[in-house]
Amino acid sequence: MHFKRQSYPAIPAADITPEALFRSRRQFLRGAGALGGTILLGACGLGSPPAPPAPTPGVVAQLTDELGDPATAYAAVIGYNNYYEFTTTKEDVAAAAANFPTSPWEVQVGGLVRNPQTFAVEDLLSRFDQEERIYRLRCVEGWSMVIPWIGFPLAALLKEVEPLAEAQYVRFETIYAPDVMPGQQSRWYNWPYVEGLRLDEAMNDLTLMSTGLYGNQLLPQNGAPLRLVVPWKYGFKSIKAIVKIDLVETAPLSLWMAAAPNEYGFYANVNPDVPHPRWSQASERRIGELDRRPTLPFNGYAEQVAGMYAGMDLRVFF
Ligand SMILES: Nc1nc2c(c(=O)[nH]1)N[C@H]1C(S)=C(S)[C@@H](COP(=O)(O)O)O[C@H]1N2
Ligand SMILES: [Mo]
Repeated sequence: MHFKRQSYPAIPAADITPEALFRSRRQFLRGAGALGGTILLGACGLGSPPAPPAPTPGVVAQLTDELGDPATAYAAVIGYNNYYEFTTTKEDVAAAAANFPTSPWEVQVGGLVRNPQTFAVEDLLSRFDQEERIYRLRCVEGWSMVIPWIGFPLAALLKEVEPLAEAQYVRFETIYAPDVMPGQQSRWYNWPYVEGLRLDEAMNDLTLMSTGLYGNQLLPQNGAPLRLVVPWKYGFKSIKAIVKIDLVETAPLSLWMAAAPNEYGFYANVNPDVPHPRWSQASERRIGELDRRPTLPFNGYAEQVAGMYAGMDLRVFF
């Protein structure tokens, strides 16, 4: 999979991956089947893409976020997942989602826009430069990972459809396919999964449409072929398997807000000072570490995003 390595936020110069290491990683990526700037999505016809080989140990161990913390083990990133459409048991998601068909796939982008469009995933991969972004992912349940995502800024996609002046929010919808997503047969939730962002949040440069991770295309359990990544918000905002994106006038009602409005707000910014009604958010368990570590405001991205919430009471707008 072809992508531009770009650490964001910037990594101090001393920590940049040495060129030799970068080259050996590129060779691995080529060996893994990357070709001509696009992913081989659908290379095997309908159905899921083949599972990629695990990244070469010793190479990926060098990946760190801009705070210097190492990327979480690949096995955990693809083996410990939240994806209620399949199962609520994190260790079982990968197997339950293994045969989920992710190609062909289209995403409809419309609503309050001048130029509504439907994009095939292949179009998104060729039209927008794919970048690697190493981000922290903080789940509201109190665990976290560091994940080297691949994708492109959501802003680039939104600019293509030309939002109208009335558009203030963006609404995202996951595919509805109860035949192949057994969790969607559960009546506990309002399917399909829906999430939303304010337009300025959606346009923020940190907000990524992800198509891959660890140098490979996304696997079904991580939301293939297209999922959102909003690193300063709790993980549930990072909606998987997106088929519809609409520009709208008012804040969308998410699946989690509908299910438990007192527990899950629209903003869901990572905030150690605002506990979830049933547990504290002051600390977290980084997957692969023994001790808990303190949770950072906005998951460590305050410098990039806090300005968007100036003057708001973050206990009210939780
Ligand atoms: N459609 C959909 N998207 C989803 C979820 C889900 O159940 N369904 N779970 C969310 C939660 S709670 C988290 S923490 C992240 C987990 O992403 P990962 O499994 O890729 O680490 O996905 C989010 N996106
Ligand atoms: Mo989560």
